[in-house]
Amino acid sequence: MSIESQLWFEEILEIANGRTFKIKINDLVERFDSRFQRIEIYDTKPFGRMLVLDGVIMCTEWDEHSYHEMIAHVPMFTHPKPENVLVIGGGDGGTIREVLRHPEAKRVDICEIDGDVVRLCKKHLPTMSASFDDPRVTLYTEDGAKFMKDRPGTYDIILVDSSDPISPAAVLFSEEFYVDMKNALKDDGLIATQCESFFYHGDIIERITGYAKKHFAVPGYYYTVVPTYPSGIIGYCFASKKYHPIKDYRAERALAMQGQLKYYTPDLHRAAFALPGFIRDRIKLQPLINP
Ligand code: SPD
Repeated sequence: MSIESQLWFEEILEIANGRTFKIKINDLVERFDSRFQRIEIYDTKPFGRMLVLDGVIMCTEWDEHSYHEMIAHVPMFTHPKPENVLVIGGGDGGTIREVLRHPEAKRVDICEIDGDVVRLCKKHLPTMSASFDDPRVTLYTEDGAKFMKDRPGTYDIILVDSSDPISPAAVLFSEEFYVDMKNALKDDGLIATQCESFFYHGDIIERITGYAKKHFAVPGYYYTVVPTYPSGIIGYCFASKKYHPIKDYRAERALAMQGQLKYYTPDLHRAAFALPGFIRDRIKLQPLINP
């Protein structure tokens, strides 16, 4: 059946668990098979343009802000001086767009394995990808895991804006990668990494927060709401060598940025670490709120 007559995009990522997700589309804007994956950009009826990698929704113009704001601003507002930032993945540009709002960010490296994702997002998703033109940004089209090993003690913050662990991103969910991130950070550095939905992926979250507990002084998990992701929510593993996301949080910088943001607020910064009992009891982290 041609895409024109089909008129619906169906994400079957969760089909083995008896769930799929369908979105009405107006058109397929572009499809390209890169060295790594199938890249598709759709024009959807309800959510604007949408980036899909190997059949999995990465972002839509309509709700990408809640994912990108929360992966970037929670760590950026926790660190008192986030000058050197590394983003792994994130080839659509949404995460670096948010990092670049911070005047403290002097150098922003982005390591995206698939240069064709960047190329097509620059062409079709300018509200996210325009950030690649900022002079503070350097793009590396390399394997993020290898990139990290060559840069000990370099970064204040590392953000891992990856796809799911079934993709070229699987290596980004390994313990070795968490150790390598720790080594690539400065002595007071911290990380936030895409870490799935507590409704659907408790096993992944338990494993990844286990690495954070083992290798970092301040481990945590926080989440946001993204209607076009499986179960409508997605979380992040937070791990820090020194700074505490609540105790060291000073809301002044965040308040000054409020007019630019759609989702992130100082209240949400704190509330995002408050977890439902079933996942709190499963991952057994020290509570970060009311410490
Ligand atoms: N299940 C999809 C999770 C995708 C998370 N990363 C998306 C990349 C957006 N910059």
